[in-house]
Amino acid sequence: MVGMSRRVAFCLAFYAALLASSAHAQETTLLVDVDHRPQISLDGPWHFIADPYREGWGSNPEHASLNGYAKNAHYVPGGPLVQYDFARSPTLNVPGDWNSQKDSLLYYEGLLWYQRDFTYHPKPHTHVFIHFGAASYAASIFINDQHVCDHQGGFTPFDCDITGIVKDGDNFVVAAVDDTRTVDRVPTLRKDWWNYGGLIRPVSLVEVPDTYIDDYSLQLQRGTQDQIYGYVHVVGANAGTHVTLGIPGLHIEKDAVTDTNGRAEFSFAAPGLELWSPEHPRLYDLALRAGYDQLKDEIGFRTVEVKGDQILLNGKPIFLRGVSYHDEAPFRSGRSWSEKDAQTLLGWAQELHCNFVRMAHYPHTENEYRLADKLGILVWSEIPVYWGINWTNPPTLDAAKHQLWEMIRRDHNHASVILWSMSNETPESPERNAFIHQLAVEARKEDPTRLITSAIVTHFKGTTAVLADPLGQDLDVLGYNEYIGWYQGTAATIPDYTWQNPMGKPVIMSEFGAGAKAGLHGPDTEKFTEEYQDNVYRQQFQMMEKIPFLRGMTPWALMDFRSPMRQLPGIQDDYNRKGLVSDKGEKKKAFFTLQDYYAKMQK
Ligand code: GCB
Repeated sequence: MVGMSRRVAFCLAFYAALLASSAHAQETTLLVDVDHRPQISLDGPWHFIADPYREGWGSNPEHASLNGYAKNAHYVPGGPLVQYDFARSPTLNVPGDWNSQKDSLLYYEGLLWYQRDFTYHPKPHTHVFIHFGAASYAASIFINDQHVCDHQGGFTPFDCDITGIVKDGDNFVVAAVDDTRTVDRVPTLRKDWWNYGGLIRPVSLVEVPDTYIDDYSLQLQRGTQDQIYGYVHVVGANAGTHVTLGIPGLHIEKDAVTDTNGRAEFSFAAPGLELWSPEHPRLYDLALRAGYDQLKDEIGFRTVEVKGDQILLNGKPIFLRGVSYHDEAPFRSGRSWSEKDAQTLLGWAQELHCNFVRMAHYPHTENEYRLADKLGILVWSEIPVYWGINWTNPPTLDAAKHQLWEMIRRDHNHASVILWSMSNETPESPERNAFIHQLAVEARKEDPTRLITSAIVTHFKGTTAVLADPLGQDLDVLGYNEYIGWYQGTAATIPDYTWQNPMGKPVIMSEFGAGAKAGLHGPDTEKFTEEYQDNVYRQQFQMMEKIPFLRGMTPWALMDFRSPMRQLPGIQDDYNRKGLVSDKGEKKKAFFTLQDYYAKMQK
């Protein structure tokens, strides 16, 4: 997977413009497995100032400046003029999007400043990072009057090294978070979900020794079921630094030394290894040590491959009984982030007898992947290259590549993840093909062990679906979205449709479905009734049973989710109602139909 030098080169290009704006800001990193490291939580109430006119930037409204709100000045009666004061400002909970916390912020998009105080006691020979689980969409971070880092991409974590900036005793952090939609961002101006902004995932301080592990990867060698290979990357290590790796459950204790790039390679046999699978999600405790640093993880080993139009898990064909879902919090809406949220969402997937989920349309919170590892649920993980983005703009490609890199870096040790998705429903064009081709090349370089996919729009010739989008050439598995019975045709016509797969690759029906308001009943021909949705599912199953190359399905969607595109009063009220469960947790008729269908498939 990634070498440090590639990462540095990539980040230098990406951040050049931002760095130019501040002499102090540094590059961020991403500490793998950070949730298993001891952390000092900075979660809780943070003061905030919504700043639609970008006053807080100081003299230059486009760039980070220490003359604005980052200074964290205080208004003192009788003192100099100060026109803001975090200490007198209201608070928002972190983690959490701002939209769902205050009625006045429900539709707010733009710049919002966060601030909190914290105490810290530096230790010798220790690096300290401030870790952000995700900040949507762009963030500039300031500690004690210093601009420490910038980050773009709303769904992936970043860590800024604040060693030497954070001082003994009282400190403060200011985060300028901006979720303005722009044509160049990923995603871009239009999307069928809420543009939740803010510090949507946990924030913490993470201490590591001077020499520390920032990345590792361990995988089964393709084609084998007991040969493990991988690497541990150590920052600050001289060549020849010893790295140990222990898997007590397999009686494995290995030793390797770092090369001049800080990388120690491992390759060994693991006799008696129990493979990870949905039926047997065996995780092994893993302990890594390099100098004074140690990292623990729980890791599963499995292989995933494609053979003809089959998907093989651990060498055997598998059918993926899935469901798609947004990272939206059950019962309260807003961004999901807690373990309880993850348990509810994946708990519903389990009730449906799913062995697979599509985490749409962006990387979800890491605890969902952890739980999927434990529950034995396979995962499709996606970056928000959604609908028509700016295919010809190099910074847009950089932003997509960067989000892809961060997704793979964060999640490449989760056995549950089998598919990296490059995009969703992108309109066909040579520019689009070239853009996603580059992403696929990047993904394969970063992670040669998993499969590459995309959710593609299905094109029809009459009632024949022809799966010939040229994007398929770059993919291992073809995802196709279709809404027969909702946006096209009636439910009754669904079984008439036939499917052709000229590329001969495995196909997943990555979306199908219909809207229904929970509790709205009526004839199964009336849209938005539970009966209509249920009927669409039943007809879809009939059609899909006749598709010989179908290897899985992820109907749209597990739960209703907020979207400003859904305006029908009394029915949608700002929610996409294609959930099998409502945003309040009510199960609709189709939930039980899918549950029965998957139960029968299991037998
Ligand atoms: C799609 C999109 C998904 C939408 C869905 C819908 O094709 O991929 O993001 O929410 O359709 O409900 O229209």
